[in-house]
Amino acid sequence: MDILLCGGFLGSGKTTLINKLLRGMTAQGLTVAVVENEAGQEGVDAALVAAGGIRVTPLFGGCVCCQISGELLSAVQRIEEELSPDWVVVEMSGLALMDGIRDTFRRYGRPGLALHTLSVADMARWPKLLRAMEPVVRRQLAGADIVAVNKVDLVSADPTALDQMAALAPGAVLVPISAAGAEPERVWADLRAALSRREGAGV
Ligand SMILES: Nc1nc2c(ncn2[C@@H]2O[C@H](COP(=O)(O)OP(=O)(O)OP(=O)(O)O)[C@@H](O)[C@H]2O)c(=O)[nH]1
Ligand SMILES: [Mg+2]
Repeated sequence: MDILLCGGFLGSGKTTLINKLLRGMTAQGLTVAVVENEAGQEGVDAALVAAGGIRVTPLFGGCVCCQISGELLSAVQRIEEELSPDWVVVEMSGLALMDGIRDTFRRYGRPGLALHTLSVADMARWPKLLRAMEPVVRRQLAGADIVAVNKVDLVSADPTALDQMAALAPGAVLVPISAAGAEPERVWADLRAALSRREGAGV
């Protein structure tokens, strides 16, 4: 069972990306469970869930952040025991810190759990967010295996921004994307390719 933790700033496109990923994954016959935080505005597509192959576990307590990462860990363990899907996808709240959750999984999770971290960066607001909220942006990117550089349909990913992201997420694979416009199969293929590049580099 592989786990994908999706973080990133409020409104950066986490849910949009996750919905595309779920379509791409299930189109390939993979089974997926989703853990959603209650604070999220937009949830996973009801139509996708109704079509089958996807189970949604709401996580109470407001948001998936470091304070309740123990609750997230037990939710994931329960999913593994009860459903054992191919993937568990977790949307973290816009304020969650990737590093803290990662540490909890490393320390207390079942050894061998394949944990992958993805941070969605909003290219359209990147310079503004970095200027105004640097500490938050920094903590959201730290510990990411993959940075999905989203909304490149609005603003293309420029080298300065990519360098800044690479500096905040050392070793991460950066994937420019337009989650809203892309085909689900493309999104899943790009993510899978990024994961294997990252693993090839020795996570
Ligand atoms: N132009 C454009 N808009 C996008 C893209 N991806 C997401 N959006 C829009 O950005 C807004 C926020 O998207 P969400 O997917 O809800 O973002 P989120 O990160 O889940 O938001 P919260 O859970 O509230 O933090 C929505 O209006 C989306 O339609 C994209 O690739 N291009
Ligand atoms: Mg969301």
